[in-house]
Amino acid sequence: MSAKPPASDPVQDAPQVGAPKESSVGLPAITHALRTAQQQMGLRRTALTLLRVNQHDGFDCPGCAWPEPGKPHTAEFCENGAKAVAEEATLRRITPAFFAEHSVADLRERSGYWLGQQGRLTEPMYLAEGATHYTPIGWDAALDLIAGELDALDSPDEAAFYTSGRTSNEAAFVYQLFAREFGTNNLPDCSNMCHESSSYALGDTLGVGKGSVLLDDLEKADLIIVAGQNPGTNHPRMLTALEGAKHAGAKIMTINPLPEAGLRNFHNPQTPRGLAGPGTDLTDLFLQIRLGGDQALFRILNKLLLERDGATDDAFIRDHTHGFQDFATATRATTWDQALEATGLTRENIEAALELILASRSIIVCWAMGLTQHKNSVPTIQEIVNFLLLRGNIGRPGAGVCPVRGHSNVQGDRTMGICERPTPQLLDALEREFGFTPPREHGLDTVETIRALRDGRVKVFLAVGGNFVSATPDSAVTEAALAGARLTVQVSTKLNRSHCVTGRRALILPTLGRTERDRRPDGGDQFVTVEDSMGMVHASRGRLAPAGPHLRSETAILCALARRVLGPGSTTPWEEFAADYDRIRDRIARVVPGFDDFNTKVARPGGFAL
Ligand SMILES: Nc1nc2c(c(=O)[nH]1)N[C@H]1C(S)=C(S)[C@@H](COP(=O)(O)OP(=O)(O)OC[C@H]3O[C@@H](n4cnc5c(=O)[nH]c(N)nc54)[C@H](O)[C@@H]3O)O[C@H]1N2
Ligand SMILES: Nc1nc2c(c(=O)[nH]1)N[C@H]1C(S)=C(S)[C@@H](COP(=O)(O)OP(=O)(O)OC[C@H]3O[C@@H](n4cnc5c(=O)[nH]c(N)nc54)[C@H](O)[C@@H]3O)O[C@H]1N2
Ligand SMILES: [Mo]
Repeated sequence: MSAKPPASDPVQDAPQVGAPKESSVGLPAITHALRTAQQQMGLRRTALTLLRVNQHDGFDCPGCAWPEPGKPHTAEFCENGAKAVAEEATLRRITPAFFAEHSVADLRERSGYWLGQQGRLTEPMYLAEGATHYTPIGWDAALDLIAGELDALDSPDEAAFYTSGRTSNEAAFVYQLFAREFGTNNLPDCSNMCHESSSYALGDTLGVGKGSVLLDDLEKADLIIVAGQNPGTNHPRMLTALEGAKHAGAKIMTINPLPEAGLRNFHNPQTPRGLAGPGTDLTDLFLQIRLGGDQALFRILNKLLLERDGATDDAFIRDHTHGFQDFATATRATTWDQALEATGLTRENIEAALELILASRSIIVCWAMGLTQHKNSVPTIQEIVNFLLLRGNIGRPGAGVCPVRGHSNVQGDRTMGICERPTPQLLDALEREFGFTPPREHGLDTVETIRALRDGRVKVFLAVGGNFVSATPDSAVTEAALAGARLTVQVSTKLNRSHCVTGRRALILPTLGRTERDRRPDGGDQFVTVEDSMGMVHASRGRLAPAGPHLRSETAILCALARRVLGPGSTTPWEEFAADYDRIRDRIARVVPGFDDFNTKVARPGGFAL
């Protein structure tokens, strides 16, 4: 074990490229995960921590948003989850001495990997105007400074409040409430760069911008289509679910420009066959599609279904859809030439896909960034919804849409109202419950925030989690834009580039992570809640001692800030909220649909489905 981070920077020193892998996970992955975890946490802490990941009385893995099975495995985590946990539960610490040693200019030269390896942030730090180094600052002074800058703005819309999808439901709810009581809907978040197109496409077509399947459905499906997704790297526990589905008789079709190793052969580390045997071949049919060709693929499939006698579920279409004639006319007009050109596939490939589809009564389509990050993402996902509707594959077991979310609570943050375009229903509910008039005008999303920073229209930027500078498109423009801000604030667990590219003044506020004990002022433990990619809401309880005595929870930081900024004029009980998250959940129950009786329902092991 080494509590000391490496001095060298392997990413910058010598990047390595090897031959592509033929299969994924298995023993090498476990060994690697445990080695990384042990280096960061030591043996005892590694064992204690990893056994609590994704258990009913444990904490939600911060790695990704894949759901937990009803009865979690003793080791319900993956290689990457273990790494994500180790990153947070690491014994390495960043103290004021580190910031005295490294100037901001020095830190800017380091790779993201090196910055992340330095360990947990432990004290609030302040970068004064013109200063070269961050210096320690007390919590009161830091919060006063933010309140002062927000107070000095000509309009609340000159502030932007960014969120990354690891924030808990409770923190997200108080964050959006604070921003709206302050007077702005400027709530850009990482969803803007992630599954935004899924939310729009599904909201427009199905009425809910979320997936329609639960984990159990995968085992009931006849065919699972995985399009534009690489679960081997990004959602490794999904491979276990796909393996289960295969054993239950499902076929798997993958659509990807790359033959991703994880979807070809999976060595499940929880089974002997996976550890020592041949593993499971997951993909039955691989369509090596041209970039951006998915819309054309589903359109030609829809045309072929329309042309085939008995291939569509006409009663379902009649009873549950509208606009069918227009859709059918447009779809019939598509040609083979167009489809082959756009998809780069052969006619035989597409006909093989059609046969698999015709042989399958229940179909689920899963997708992620390979579909959501194209210019035609919304129409592509809508084409997929039409594809499913044609054969009645929505609203019954083993069938439906499955957008696989990224960050562990990105879906919950949206549910809690983190959104620059809030619905009138949400605003009405906030107004009723909290007795203030929320702003009705839409706020800025991520890209609009960058433009507004660049043009001097946003002057204060606050981020709860994330790495805004590196995650946003056009890094050079973003970095220059942030430099013009009067104040940038990062509420974070770990150091990253967004702490090194700052406004004229900057603050780092260190916060508790998922793995850590969150104490109430009266000494009891608090828990938070999250929502996974399939709409399951459940509790997350950290048990480790916090990384330092000065850390505060995200919720406590935001409530203290809200009180300072809004003053006695706000009748929201911010102090009570910070002292007892049950009080926040009581309010969520009255504001957010589906959360009635929240505190009772979330007490059940495994939580509840929205
Ligand atoms: N270890 C780790 N895990 C993570 C994250 C992380 O940072 N690290 N991030 C989390 C987050 S926020 C997210 S959103 C998810 C992302 O999860 P994924 O979406 O699985 O991640 P990507 O690596 O972006 O994979 C995109 C896939 O789409 C394919 N693709 C690209 N273009 C096209 C196309 O035009 N059509 C089709 N059909 N396929 C295409 C690519 O070859 C690739 O396989 O991962 C989550 N999990
Ligand atoms: N080039 C490129 N850009 C991308 C993507 C890509 O694949 N490639 N993917 C896009 C996608 S899908 C997404 S979702 C976005 C992600 O965008 P972001 O969410 O902004 O970025 P991350 O890198 O996930 O943020 C990681 C940081 O979050 C902080 N953190 C971790 N856990 C916690 C916590 O519990 N609390 C708090 N307060 N902070 C915490 C740590 O400081 C850590 O360094 O990036 C997008 N941008
Ligand atoms: Mo994401």
